Amino acid sequence: MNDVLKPLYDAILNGQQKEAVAGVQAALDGGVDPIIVLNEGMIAAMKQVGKLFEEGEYFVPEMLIAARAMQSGLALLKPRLVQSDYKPVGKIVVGTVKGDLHDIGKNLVAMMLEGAAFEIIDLGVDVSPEKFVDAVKMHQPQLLGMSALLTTTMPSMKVTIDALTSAGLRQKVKVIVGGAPVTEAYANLIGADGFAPDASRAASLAKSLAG
Ligand code: B1M
Repeated sequence: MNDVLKPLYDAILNGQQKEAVAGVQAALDGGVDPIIVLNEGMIAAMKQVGKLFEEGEYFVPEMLIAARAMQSGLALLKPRLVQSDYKPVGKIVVGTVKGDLHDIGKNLVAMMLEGAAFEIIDLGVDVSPEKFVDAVKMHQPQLLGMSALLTTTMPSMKVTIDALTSAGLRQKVKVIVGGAPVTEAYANLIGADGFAPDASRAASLAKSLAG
């Protein structure tokens, strides 16, 4: 890892908000590409947090403070990732599915989509199939994006797709899905229109489906 990124990585791992913000600033000042800052300094640290949780070294509070440090750093990084000074190319409703409170990945996807000139309607976390359907009715987006981080909440994506079909809306909106446990095969299985493994590929996928 780039030496300039190590303090940022450590700050997120240890849940230190101020240090995380300072770490992002130092990396940007040091000329590191914002995407490298994100992937190698920040997402890599969150992966390690997950590993320590699995190993029983970290518990929920440690995951939570690490997530807060990550969000604070992201707020500073966002203007460098997003340049949305042009007209929207389409509208997308996004949310984390019912029962799931993980929102860092979903927020990153929303940021990249904003950078790709989409208008974002962000429903937040723990979004029920009914709420997704209501939002599609109300906003009439070209795309709907669902994020899930838990194996136990992934099935809510299929329930939402089925609810769109029952409401007669499935043909009117393209559905894209993602999140750490989600795969291309799962996306095909549940009848989604697309899957992306990360935020930048989610933005390219959205552009290709909206076009
Ligand atoms: Co939780 N958690 N968590 N957690 N958490 C995981 C997901 C876990 C893998 C940790 C582990 O065991 N290694 C595990 C899930 C196991 C499983 O289901 N297989 C887990 C667990 C078990 C839990 C709880 C059940 C713990 C408990 O209470 N006992 C609990 C559940 C709460 C709930 O949701 N109901 C819980 C709680 C939490 C916190 C609230 C403390 C916190 C979340 C805070 C927040 O998000 N505001 C948290 C965190 C931080 C994590 C880890 C450590 C990090 C997640 C993260 O932000 N990653 C996570 C471990 C891990 O993922 N390795 C873990 C960084 C983020 C940038 O990546 O979200 O994958 P990610 O997003 C990526 C891609 O997936 C993709 O693009 C993003 C950017 O590249 N992507 C999309 C995401 N959404 C997309 C949508 C798209 C396309 C691409 O299209 C629409």
